[in-house]
Amino acid sequence: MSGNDKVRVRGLSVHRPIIYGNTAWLLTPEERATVNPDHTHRWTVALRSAASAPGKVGDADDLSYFIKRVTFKLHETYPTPNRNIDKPPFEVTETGWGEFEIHIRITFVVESGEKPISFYHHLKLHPWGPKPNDPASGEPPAPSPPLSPIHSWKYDEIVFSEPFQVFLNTLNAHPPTPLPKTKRSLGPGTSENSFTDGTEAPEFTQDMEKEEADRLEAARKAVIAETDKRRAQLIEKEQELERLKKAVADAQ
Ligand code: SLL
Repeated sequence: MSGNDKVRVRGLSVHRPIIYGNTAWLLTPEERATVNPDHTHRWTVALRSAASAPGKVGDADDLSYFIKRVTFKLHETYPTPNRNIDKPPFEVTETGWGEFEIHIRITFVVESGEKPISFYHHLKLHPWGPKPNDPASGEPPAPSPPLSPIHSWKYDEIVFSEPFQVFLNTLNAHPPTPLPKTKRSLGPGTSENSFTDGTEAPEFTQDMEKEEADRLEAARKAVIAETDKRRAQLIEKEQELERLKKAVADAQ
């Protein structure tokens, strides 16, 4: 590292779109018999680039130019629950019977000088929405949801604020694959992208990114409008207070 490399580039931030989450499949009776009769699902928890490789959820880009290690901390019912993954794919595949919180910790490459970041993902095995015929739902019985695979993925962005020059060079050498403008058809039949009912797995797109930006902009405007309203109320109350004080003084 030259002296210059250790300089932070002021006023600049660089982001990398990622997704994290899991896919889960029901085990067949034959698989259950061989794996473990108590286990009901096979699942994969992963951290990936947001843009999708053909037939996959995410994973278009190799993230190891900025990620040194991803640690997935599983439930303590698993042997060696701390799983350190030091090269891509940054994922763990297991079988089991229950959902739980997976603690995910990203350690960045040394040259980044960045501290590790941690977050949680709730491992999802079961279909979304109320169970069919669940009397508690108060809804008429829904058609059976697709059984498998189940997808639960979140989009996020890792932001590097004022990165070191040497790390910025690395980031610039690896631009992320742009997200597709709209959802593409990923094509049928791969193990990850299609449900048993023929619908497809999530794909993150610029449209979704824009929708999120629009939601943030609407929220920002709502906050400004609310602040303006409260300020006007405050001014009115202060004026009233002055009027009352004056009335009290005049009466004395
Ligand atoms: C639950 N609180 O009760 C959760 C815990 C734990 C799931 C779920 C381990 C499998 C094994 C497994 O599936 N643990 O190796 O026995 O739902």
